[in-house]
Amino acid sequence: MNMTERCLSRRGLLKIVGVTSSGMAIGRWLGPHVTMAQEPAHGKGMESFTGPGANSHWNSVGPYVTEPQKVPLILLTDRPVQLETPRHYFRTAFTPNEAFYVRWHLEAIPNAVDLKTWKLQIEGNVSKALALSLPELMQKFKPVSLAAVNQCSGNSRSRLQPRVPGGQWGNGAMGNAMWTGVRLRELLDMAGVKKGSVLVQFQGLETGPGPEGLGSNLFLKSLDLGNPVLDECVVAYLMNGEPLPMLNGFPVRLVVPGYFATYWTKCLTWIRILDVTDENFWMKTGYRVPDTPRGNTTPEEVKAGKVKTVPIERLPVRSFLISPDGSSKIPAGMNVTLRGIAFSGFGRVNRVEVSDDGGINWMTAKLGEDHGAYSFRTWEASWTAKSPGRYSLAVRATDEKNNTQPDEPVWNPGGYLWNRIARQEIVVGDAS
Ligand SMILES: Nc1nc2c(c(=O)[nH]1)N[C@H]1C(S)=C(S)[C@@H](COP(=O)(O)O)O[C@H]1N2
Ligand SMILES: [Mo]
Repeated sequence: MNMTERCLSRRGLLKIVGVTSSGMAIGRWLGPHVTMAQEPAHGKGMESFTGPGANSHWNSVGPYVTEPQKVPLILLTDRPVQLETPRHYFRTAFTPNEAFYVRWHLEAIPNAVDLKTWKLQIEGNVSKALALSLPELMQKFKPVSLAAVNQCSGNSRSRLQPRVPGGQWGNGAMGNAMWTGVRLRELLDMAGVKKGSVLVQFQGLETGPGPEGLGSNLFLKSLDLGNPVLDECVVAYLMNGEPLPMLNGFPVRLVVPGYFATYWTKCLTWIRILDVTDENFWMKTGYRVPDTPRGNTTPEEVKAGKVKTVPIERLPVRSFLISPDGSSKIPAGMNVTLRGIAFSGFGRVNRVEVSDDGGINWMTAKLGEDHGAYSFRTWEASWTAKSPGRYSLAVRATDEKNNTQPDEPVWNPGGYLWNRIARQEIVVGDAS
């Protein structure tokens, strides 16, 4: 048995090459097309991931690994486990649970949670501390559902020049899901937030040594009680209609719509009302961005100690071409459908445009179904390259607040907030 036979049944193979069951080829032009598709578009080997060509890899370059409840995903680090979602899972508006990326900070993450003993605690500066079991959360409160993008602050960090420390994510540290659970506000109201409180702090089940010398063995995040986003937060026990995978925070996680995932505490077990500011490492030192437009600064300014920082918050507008992915040549004159996704933490995406001439002319893409302001929005556009050559397809999204993706890079020491217009090289071949 040769390789091709092992991978594809005869019928499957015939379907791909466009041969009907009677053995007739559908149109002779399919012959050369198939040959071309098997020829890699990039004749050269793997391009550098560190140099100026870094943008040519959509995902990071790690090996694939299979963790419990997950399909093979791209390994970024194994202690703690960090996994990136491969590009093709973004063809749809909702990212499958088993392909959803994974990011933890501390090593001792739970392998299981015993629901007989597990309770969500609401404590601190409240009138009545609460301890609620999962059945109580499901039965005592009205379930709410909302689609929201979970994106790591460091998504696309590998694009930064000069490089910054931290996980060198490609573009796959993001995902969109339909989250179902209890409104955080209802839990806070039931416990009764006392006068003089300033923050609500979130803590999950894991522990482990934090960054060396800084001694933060708990991952703690907090939000100001005056922040209106608290009214939109959901303590979610369902992800795309199913229990959350352990690695994505079973049994419940916080969903902070429009905000970076650093606040989306997994295995959420303690909700704590504080009457003092939160000076813990993950608020005071980590996850902060320069208080400048786009969070931009320079290594020189950082060295000079001139940069004032603020906690990272909302997702800047972004868009991606998902297919075609540049892995095969497209014959000149063939009409192809460009497909992708777009999102913004500041409101609905209401325009996606594509350019094949370096950003001189832009054509408007057709938007897919609207699943809400904080969801991925799919888009598609029809494209024909008339003549052979290398094309660079650029995609740009604009949200309802008129935020548009810029064509300038961003740089800050955390490697956060990347949202430059993304490009995909496509090779168009001679079809005659
Ligand atoms: N308990 C806990 N929750 C957490 C984290 C963590 O380390 N521990 N990391 C946060 C960060 S920075 C990210 S990017 C997201 C990743 O979510 P995911 O693993 O479900 O994709 O979880 C957030 N919630
Ligand atoms: Mo993150």
